[in-house]
Formats: sequence, C-alpha cells, structure tokens
Amino acid sequence: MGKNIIEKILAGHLVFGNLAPGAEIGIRIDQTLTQDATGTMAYLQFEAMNVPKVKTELSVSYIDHNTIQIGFENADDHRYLQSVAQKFGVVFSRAGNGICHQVHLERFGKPGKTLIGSDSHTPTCGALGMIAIGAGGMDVALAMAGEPFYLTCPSVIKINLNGNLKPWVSAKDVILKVLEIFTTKGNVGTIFEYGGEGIASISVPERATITNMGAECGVTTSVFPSDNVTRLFLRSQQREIDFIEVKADDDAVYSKIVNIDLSQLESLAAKPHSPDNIGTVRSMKSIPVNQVCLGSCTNSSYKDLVTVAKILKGKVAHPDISFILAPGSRQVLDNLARDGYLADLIASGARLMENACGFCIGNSQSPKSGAVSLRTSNRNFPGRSGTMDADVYLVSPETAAAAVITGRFTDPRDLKMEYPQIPMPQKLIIDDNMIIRPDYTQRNIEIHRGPNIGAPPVNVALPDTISGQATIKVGDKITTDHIIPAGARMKYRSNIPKYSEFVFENVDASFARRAMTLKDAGRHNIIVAGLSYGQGSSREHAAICPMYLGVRAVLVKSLERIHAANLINFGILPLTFLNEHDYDAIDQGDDLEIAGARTAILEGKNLMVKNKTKGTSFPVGCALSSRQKQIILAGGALNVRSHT
Ligand code: MIC
Ligand code: SF4
Repeated sequence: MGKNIIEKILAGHLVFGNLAPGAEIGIRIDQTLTQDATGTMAYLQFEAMNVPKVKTELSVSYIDHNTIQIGFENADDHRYLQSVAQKFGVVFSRAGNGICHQVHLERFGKPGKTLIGSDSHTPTCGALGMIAIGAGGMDVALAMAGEPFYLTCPSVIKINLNGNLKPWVSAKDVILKVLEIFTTKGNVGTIFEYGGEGIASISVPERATITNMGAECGVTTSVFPSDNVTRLFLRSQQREIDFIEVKADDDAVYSKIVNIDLSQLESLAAKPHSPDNIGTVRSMKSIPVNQVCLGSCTNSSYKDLVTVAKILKGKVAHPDISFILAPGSRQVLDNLARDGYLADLIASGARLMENACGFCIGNSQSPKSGAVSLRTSNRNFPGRSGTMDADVYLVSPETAAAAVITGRFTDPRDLKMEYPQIPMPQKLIIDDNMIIRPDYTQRNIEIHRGPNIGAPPVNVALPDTISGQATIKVGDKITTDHIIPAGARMKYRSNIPKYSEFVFENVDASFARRAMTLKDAGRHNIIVAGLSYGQGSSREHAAICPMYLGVRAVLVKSLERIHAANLINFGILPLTFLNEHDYDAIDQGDDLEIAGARTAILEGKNLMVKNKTKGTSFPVGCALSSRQKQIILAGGALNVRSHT
C-alpha cells in the first residue's frame, strides 16, 4: 500500500510506538523554534533540565512578539534569550529581523525534516514539505534536550486543490474556504495534506498562508509536497542545496479526500469573532471600515505586499481608514525598498510598523472603540485587537487594499482594475546579518537575568482526592486568548505571579482573586467548559497561570491538542464529560470532589465527580497514555524529568 507524505516523514523519524492513527507516537525532532513570548519559559525549563547544549540539528530563538517595550520587562527577556542562545548553541534572530514563521520559511525550513515550535503557527513551514508542529514551550525544551516529541498519530485528510484561482482571489481565500468546510472545532488528531494539479500554480509563500491558518482548524499540522515550486523558492533563497523531493505515492491512502475547485472561489472574509465565521466579501454589503492592517505571519510575503503596493500606487488611503503595514521579515522589507514598492505604500498613507507581530497580537494599533478592522492576520477572537468592542474581519491582501481605497468592504473585482501580476525579482536581497550564530569558541557565557525573569513554577504531585469548586463555568470555543490575554499583558510572560492576576480577565475579571482565595484555603479550583476548550495559541501560560492559581482539573466537553498537552505538562488533570447533560447540571460555585483520582488514573478507569452542592455524582473520562499518566501523577513534566 502506498504512503502519504505524513506517513513517509513520520516513519523516518519514529522512535516510539506504531503509526496507527489514534495511538501515541514519539518522533525525533530535527529543528525547533521559539519566540520571545513563549521562549523565556521554554529556556528556563531547558535550563532546569541540565543539558549543556541543544541536541537538535538546528534550534532558533526569535524575537518578534514583544517588541513594543514599554517598561524594562521585554528588554530583560530579550537580553536573557540572547545570552541563553549563546550558551546552549541556539541560533538567535534579533528583534527587527522578522516574524519567526516568515523568517524560518525563508532561511531555515527544509523539506522532509521535522520542526516543533512554541507557537501555534509553526505549521507555516509545512509549505516546504516538512512536518512542522506547534507545541508548548515545555515540549520544545524537551526536544532541545534530545527527547522525542509525543503526539497522537494523526489521521491524514487529503485536500485536492484543482483548477486555477481567478484574478483577485488568492491563498487567503483558499484557507478561508477550508475553514468554512472544516470549522475551528472537531479536527483534533488530523493533518491536512494538500495536493491536486492546482498546487503547481501556488508559490511557497502562498502555500504558507494556507498551512499557517490550518492552525485555526485545530489540525496537528498541514503540509504541501516538496516539488519544483519548492525548488524554485529554495533557489531564490540561495539554498537549493536544501531541496529534496517529498511526495505522496500514487496509491497513498487518506482518511478522507476533499476537493476544492480553485476557479470557483471568490473573495471571502472571516467575520467577527471566529476564523470559521465565513462569508463572501460581496455579502458584506459595503460595511464602512475604520482600520486596515496588512501583515502578520499569514500574509506578509513579498508577493502579498507588492500586490497591495501595485493596487494602491498613485492613490491615498480613504480619510476614514487608518492603514497599518507590518512586513513579515526584514528580507521582505529590504526587497520592497529596493524595488520601490515601499515608497509606493508609504505614499499611499501606510503607517509602517516594525517587522514583527505587532497589531496581530493586540500589543499595538488597537482600533477605535466599535471599529470595523480588516486584517490579513489569522485570528479575530474577541478582544485580541486590544479593543473589546471592535469587529475584526480576516481578509486577503487584495480585499484589504480595496477597502483602503474605498473606506468600505469592497470586492476587489469591483475596483475594475487589471489584476497586478507580480514577477518574482531575478535576485532577492538576502542578508542574514541580524542572525547571530552560536560561537562555540566562547566559554563561561553568563546568562543575563533581569528582574523580570522568574523561576518556572513547579507543581506538586497529584493528590488522591481533588476537592474544591467549579470556580468558573464557561461555554464552547474558549480560546487561550480568553484564558490568559496577550496584548498589553504580554510583558508579564516571564513573571508568573503577576501574569496570573489576569487569568480569564476578559471573561470574568474576579476569577483570579476567587481562585487564589480558594487555593489559600487549601482547596482546589476546577474549570468547567464546553466544546473545543483551549483553541488558538500554544501559550502554555494558559496552563501555567491556572496551575499557579491552584487549578487542579479542567472538566470539559472537548479539548484542543496543544492546550491538552500543556495541561498535562503542568499537572492539571484534563477530564471530559461522558454525558453532556452533566455539564448542564453544574453551576459555577458548586462544591466538587473527585476521590480516588490516582488509582483510577493508574488503572485507566473513569473518575467519579461528586457534586456536593447538588448531591449528585457522575463519571468523567481521562484518556491518558502511560507516559502522560506518569507526568500527571508526578504533578508535571519537569518533576518527571528531574527524577530521571
Ligand atoms: C498567537 O498568535 O496567539 C501567538 C501570540 O503567536 C501565540 C503564542 C503566544 O501566545 O506567545 C501562538 O499562536 O501560539
Ligand atoms: Fe505573531 Fe500573529 Fe503570527 Fe502569532 S499569529 S506568530 S502573534 S503574527
């Protein structure tokens, strides 16, 4: 029987288990990436593992998220990260060099390799025919220490892209269509593998837009074959040497096959407040727009930005529009500048931001209250822009450019212009002088720890009886942005006691105080939630901070992959309702008790939850592999590691 791309790469990296969908497997990791917002915790955890140098082929530490630097905190983090990279043999991409996923795609990703990154959009590099997976910082630290990465062996869904895109329709519209089909929930444990004759006309950066936003579906990753398009891209990056062909066998088997006719697609938008709330741009009926943000790791390649520059050339942003531009990398910016497009964009009124995450994570450029903001980024969760009552729509660069001109939602076809053709330059400017490679001749490198760098908190072993309260009850699709907000709060990433004050800030601002009071009384906090709990980012702070507040279990209808792994890594028990009506019967504040937890976990049995307030009991599931059981019982991964 033939093999698909995923099976081929996994088989070449398998170190534990069998490739049977649903079973736990361990794979060797060739490359890792971290960014500054998740990186400090990852390297603090790595330091606690007492390993002298990273054991991967390549590990890169990027500074791209917290670059606003109001106060000393982020600068302290950056300094720590630079020194720790030197000490442990990690390549360091300085602030100003660009967003981790864009830079990794350009400079480091390799077909056929495995990559994990402490950022949920790590699958971006799947565009190069590699397996690239987002994970919590602890899992990345373990991979840097040479441990396998464990995951549920995925089932593979084939998405055939057939035909060709029509003018004005682009890669963003393709992934928005995929989100319409698959939604943001129910895809845990699957991978999207793209194929079909249409992919021959889709460049690597466009493929990257598609693999990047697969993260919003909750799939483990997305991958394209490595073909001639990949070879050309690597050649343009002066690293054709990294090219190998990676393709599925003709008789490869998939769990499901979905066909998308590219020629039938039109411009789409993800409406507030979820990336799967899709409608056509036509159906937006000229809604007035206040802000347009171009950039993020989804849509800030040379082609994306040149397309917009050509559409806007000689025009000025509509007076009602604040037009924000954040190029994805310094390479993109260098080439835009050399080719004159940067001048065109600035002349059209673009407000040029740093080559960093910026607006996407809400740490700058929050729109006005009640604003309509069109963004080429990947998430429009409530409040993520920094303005609670803003309506954020996710769109293609073409749709964004049309709104810059008209001040309204406009199908770019209605601009009645010729669709710009973007020839790739003969030669790209490639300059790695913002990348610092480890210098192995240096000894006794001192690690800089400013006052913002704390110790990673460690949990205690799981007690046999969890006794406490349903301190909060929330609904479906609670994202990690709901659990622990990013934006202006991001600067506390390395200071867990402080950051923990903001857990569920935008859902129930008194949660942290209530939880701390219960913890101080020697009791446990339990989070009760609906479907798809923990969507979105890889931020392990959505587990660490609740852990710090004394959360010992989450009781949910279903959990997303990265968050589930993070909960286990920090000793929080992930429990699932076996009967959904038991969720309905719990009220926030109910006294809950789970007795005999350790024994039930060891024996792989369901646990019983006693609702002491209601006088009822109900069973809950806890599906853990034997490796995960060991971690949960020990109170987290660091506790296991320190005993091995
Ligand atoms: C995001 O897009 O939400 C982030 C910020 O990049 C996160 C990482 C983080 O919270 O540091 C992600 O996607 O994992
Ligand atoms: Fe940065 Fe936004 Fe991409 Fe996250 S999604 S890595 S915040 S640009």
